[in-house]
Amino acid sequence: MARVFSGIQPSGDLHLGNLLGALVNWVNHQEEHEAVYCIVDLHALTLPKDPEELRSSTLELAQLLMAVGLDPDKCTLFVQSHVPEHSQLAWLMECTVSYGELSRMTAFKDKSDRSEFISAGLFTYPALQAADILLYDTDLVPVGDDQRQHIEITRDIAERFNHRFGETFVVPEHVIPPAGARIMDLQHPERKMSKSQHSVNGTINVLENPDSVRKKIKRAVTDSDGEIRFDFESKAGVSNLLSILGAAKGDSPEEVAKSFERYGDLKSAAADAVVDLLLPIQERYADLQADPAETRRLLQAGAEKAQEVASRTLTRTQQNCGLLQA
Ligand code: ATP
Ligand code: LTN
Repeated sequence: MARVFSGIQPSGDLHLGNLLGALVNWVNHQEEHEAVYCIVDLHALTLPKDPEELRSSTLELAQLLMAVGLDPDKCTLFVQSHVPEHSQLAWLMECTVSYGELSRMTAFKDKSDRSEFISAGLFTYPALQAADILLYDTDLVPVGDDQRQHIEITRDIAERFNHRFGETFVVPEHVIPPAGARIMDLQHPERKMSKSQHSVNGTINVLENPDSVRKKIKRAVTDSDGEIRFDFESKAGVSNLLSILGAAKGDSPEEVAKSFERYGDLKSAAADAVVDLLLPIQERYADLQADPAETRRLLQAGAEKAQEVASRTLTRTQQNCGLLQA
């Protein structure tokens, strides 16, 4: 059985892109693999955060992930800061990666351009992400295409450490989600649906009510040629609706395209499929919210399970690089 690891930051509301592009796959992986999922609160601190907001978004994200279908009996779900080995290994990773490599990360360039205060943590972010992944002898990392560079640098760090100090880490592989799982903004279908673009009408939140979902899909940008086919180059808006309907139903967008002749019918079907997908998640979320103590108990059990593996890897790493055992 392969070991799968992935992480998500507790920042902003979850949207349909996160759900169809990432979380649906996380749920599938827990059935077939040994899956470890982490809410990366330490990564969230790389940009300024209000303490109360960070605390509540961490708990809410855990409840949402469980509502979406992550089952603590089938996977390990925990909060990064609850397992101190992440910070400890991150230091060793910072001493293995070079300043030049970190300077070439496009995520750093994007985020530092947009931020007034540029923390050292934002710069060393990839070392902490490498620690997250390498602590669990991870084989597969399911994340979106935007994370490609972070997985590459993790592989480079692992290979360099193994070369210097002998076999210590498993070198992980990036798993790209199935085609069609990149969900675009409903108003600007040339760019991805995203938390940080603040495009209210282009983004559907996982907790959004059915009326609002239907309105947004009804108003989604299409084109004027009236033909339904999957072709992102020339028909981004229609193709996005086909991707959404396909991903929500578990069909390919090309297959879905065959069933419709009018844009209005495609939009109604996409709206129905999204509402059908979100309603049960919203109901489970409401139930989980009623008992935050239970969520915290599950997260604590998850952290204990994670720590068993993480502490073994950390000790091995410390020994191999020459730290004197206490
Ligand atoms: P931001 O807009 O701040 O970059 P985000 O909305 O991209 O945030 P992340 O927290 O960076 O969300 O991503 C969580 C996961 O969701 C990642 O694996 C990412 O690849 C995936 N993801 C994010 N947006 C989309 C999208 N529009 N379509 C498919 N997958 C997505
Ligand atoms: N950088 C990732 C979040 C992240 C992650 C990880 C993903 C932190 N640590 C380890 C996979 C594995 C993001 O912004 N989506």
